[in-house]
Amino acid sequence: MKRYFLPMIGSILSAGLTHAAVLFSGMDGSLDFGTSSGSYTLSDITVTLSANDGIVNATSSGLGINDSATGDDTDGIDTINIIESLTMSFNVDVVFNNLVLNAIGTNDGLSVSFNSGPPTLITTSSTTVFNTSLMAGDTVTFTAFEPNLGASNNGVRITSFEVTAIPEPFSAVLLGLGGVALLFQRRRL
Ligand SMILES: [Ca+2]
Ligand SMILES: [Ca+2]
Ligand SMILES: [Ca+2]
Repeated sequence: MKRYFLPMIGSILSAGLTHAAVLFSGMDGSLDFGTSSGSYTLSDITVTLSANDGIVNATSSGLGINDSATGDDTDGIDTINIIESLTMSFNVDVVFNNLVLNAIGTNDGLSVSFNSGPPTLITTSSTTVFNTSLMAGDTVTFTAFEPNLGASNNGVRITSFEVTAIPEPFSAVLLGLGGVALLFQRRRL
């Protein structure tokens, strides 16, 4: 029986430790809340988004904020009227793998900050790789800024972002041991 023991624990643990990357789309309407904050669940990961003004708004062009004043870039995160800021959090521990943006013109920029830490400043429409670990409830804040000071940022849109859930090793070990104990118990019967 012993020779089955280690491989079994190994397979139980690796099953618990491997999660697939989950891609949230800013363009498929799933994040189009139409309210100042809202949540959406995909593959057991719930993302919560909240806008500092107006509503979280996603169109086929991407995800952004429709602020409460007229003349806004309604699906962009911009500095028209106010400096828009979108805050994101997850219900489980995740690795924030990457972010894809579009509609970044010469006067546009988006800063990305984890738990109000030092911001990463993005000024090009491409994939930015982060691979940053977040605990459940930690925040990612996307804030519009003006790379050319005083020249209005007319909107940056989030095309997609990808996260991977971090399994809880302790739970996985307990589950694994529990399963093994059950097996031993059955064999004794
Ligand atoms: Ca806007
Ligand atoms: Ca605005
Ligand atoms: Ca723009």
